[in-house]
Amino acid sequence: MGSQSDWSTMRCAADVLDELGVSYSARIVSAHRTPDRLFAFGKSAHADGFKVVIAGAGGAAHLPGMIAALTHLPVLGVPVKSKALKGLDSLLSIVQMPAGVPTGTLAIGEPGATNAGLLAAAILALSDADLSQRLKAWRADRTGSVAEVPEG
Ligand code: RP5
Repeated sequence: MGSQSDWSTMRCAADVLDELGVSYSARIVSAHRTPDRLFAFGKSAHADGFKVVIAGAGGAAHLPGMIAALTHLPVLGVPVKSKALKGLDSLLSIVQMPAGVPTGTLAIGEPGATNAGLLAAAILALSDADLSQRLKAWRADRTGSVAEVPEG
């Protein structure tokens, strides 16, 4: 994520990865404030053993696109809700990537972070049968929790 202030949103991705038993590393890497850290992370992510990158940032949210420019790993971008424009700026900063440098773009804020975690798990589950079972069970549990008629 681009800032400590993004963690309350990005924690939703971490939470669902915890629920699914997927290991991860949560880091602050700012495209603007720590560009050297960004380049070091992006260039070595594959060699360091990462399989998927979830990048959350707000405002002028260049982090996901820059990570995607530096690695061929799948990059899932989460537009963090900004104070000034409620995350519309973040969304537009992430979504409109040029052809050839793909960045998956999720919904603004916590739903996007949760879904980024689920999508990352789904990607990893393609080559992990146990995780695939856990993901199916997680989804079935969510489906089972939806009442057919409203209460009250
Ligand atoms: C972005 O600027 C971060 O991703 C964050 O969403 C936003 C605000 O950062 P702080 O000023 O709270 O550190 O780079």
